[in-house]
Amino acid sequence: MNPDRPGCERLLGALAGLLAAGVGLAAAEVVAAFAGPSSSPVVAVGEAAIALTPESVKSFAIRTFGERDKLALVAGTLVVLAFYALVVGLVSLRSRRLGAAGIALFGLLGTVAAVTRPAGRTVDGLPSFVGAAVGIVALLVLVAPLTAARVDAGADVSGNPTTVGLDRRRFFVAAGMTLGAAVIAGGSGRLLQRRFEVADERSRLTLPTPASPAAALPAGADLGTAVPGLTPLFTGNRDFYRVDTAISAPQIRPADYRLTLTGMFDSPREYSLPDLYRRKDLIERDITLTCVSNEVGGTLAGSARWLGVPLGTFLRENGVRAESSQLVCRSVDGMTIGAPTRSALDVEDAMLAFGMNGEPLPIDHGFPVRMVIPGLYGYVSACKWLTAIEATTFEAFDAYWVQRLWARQGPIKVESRIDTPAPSSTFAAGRRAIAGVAWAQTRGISRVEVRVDQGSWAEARLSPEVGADLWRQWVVPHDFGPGPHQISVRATSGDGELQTEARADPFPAGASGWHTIQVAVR
Ligand SMILES: Nc1nc2c(c(=O)[nH]1)N[C@H]1C(S)=C(S)[C@@H](COP(=O)(O)O)O[C@H]1N2
Ligand SMILES: [Mo]
Repeated sequence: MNPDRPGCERLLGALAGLLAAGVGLAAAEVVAAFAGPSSSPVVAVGEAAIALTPESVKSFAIRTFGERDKLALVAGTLVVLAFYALVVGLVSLRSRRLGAAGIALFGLLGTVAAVTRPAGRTVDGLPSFVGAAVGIVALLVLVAPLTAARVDAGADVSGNPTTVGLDRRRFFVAAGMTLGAAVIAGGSGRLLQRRFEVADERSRLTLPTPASPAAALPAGADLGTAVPGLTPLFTGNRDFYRVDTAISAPQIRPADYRLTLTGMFDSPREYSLPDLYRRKDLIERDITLTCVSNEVGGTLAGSARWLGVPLGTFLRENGVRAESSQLVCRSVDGMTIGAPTRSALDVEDAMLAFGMNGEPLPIDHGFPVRMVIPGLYGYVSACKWLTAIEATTFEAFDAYWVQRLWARQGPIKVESRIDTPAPSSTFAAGRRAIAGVAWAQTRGISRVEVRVDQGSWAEARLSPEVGADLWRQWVVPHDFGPGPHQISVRATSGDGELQTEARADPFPAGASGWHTIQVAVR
């Protein structure tokens, strides 16, 4: 160890780096309260990381963290940043200039990340810029008493530096003030950012009544009430899976909302939210949404009662041209989702949805308007925070996921899932319900079969069919003897396609295979 750089001083140097980074980030949050929440460096760098992350890592994150993948990402970004800041602090003990350059570099990274987002503007670079400036000043102030000690220190009789204690006091005063400033700035920045939130405006909206309401549910439609552990027929909005690239969900004021149509339309119009709400042809439909990243047995699927504008009518009304093969749907945060024009026109219940389970779309699920096309995975059909539709061709443009090598076309595969018993669970021998859900949107489910060990396939009882776009629950009782058991399920679609046993990964066109679980019976 370098004798003139005692361990304690290094520790304080590292701490200086950490505090400087903290107060810099906090200052950035204050500026982001004016420039917009997604200009915050943590959000911008996190979103850039999402955009640059290889698909395999991304789907790993979606699988592992699910809903909390963004939280994990933000936490991860902060941990990396903290390590970086510790090093910057240490370096600045040797060279303040190098330390300052280290913070400037991170500021530059944040600025570039914010400005180059698909929906990025120049002002989005400001929070990182200001944050870096504040961070550099804080670093220089904090490091001064630490490095000054070596220069100014006198020596006691035995020749040891004597004024280190005094400088330490100066350091701790500065550190305390920096910490206080960081807490206050960070807290107030986050608070001020709430002015962008549209939750209140959303809750004041009243949904219109559909001209064509959803069909009444058949008696006993939801088997879930009778079978513990079975997924309910409808997924509550709060429980609905969420998959998107936005760290903070876009906030669109209902009054500011516009849907613009461009490209291959003969007579494109622009629509406000009231334009859509006031239409006389609104439909309400029960539709299951599925994510292409869902693994066999996974939970990235949910069912809701959607309310909105029939998409085919809407597109024809605006004179969509026959040459268009792709609708590039753009969200306010710059996401592009390429839906086949054919499906948008012909899939009966495709819609521009603004209502979900009797409420305006939740902000996380695309408020105020999203697209829903039954039978296609969400990444090619379900653009949230939808603000523009460009009618074009597949040759002319690759949408976000296609640029990342996911399949251009994303028809949903026939799928079934065992909900109960839970995989790897242990239970007592005896009769027990095996139950789950199965889906093949637009085609419906006609049969579900279950096999225990190498026995024969037993046909499950299905929940009454509500519509071809909604999943069906299934249940079959089984007498379990003691020992380990393996349970498999397979579904058949309404048009007679048996779910394939062939295993496929979610990438690039959706997972397939029979959901098979192991259980232990006592
Ligand atoms: N703007 C935007 N829309 C999006 C996405 C996105 O990342 N951004 N993800 C899509 C994907 S991959 C899926 S599966 C569905 C998920 O919709 P949900 O979050 O409401 O369940 O939204 C789709 N729409
Ligand atoms: Mo998805």
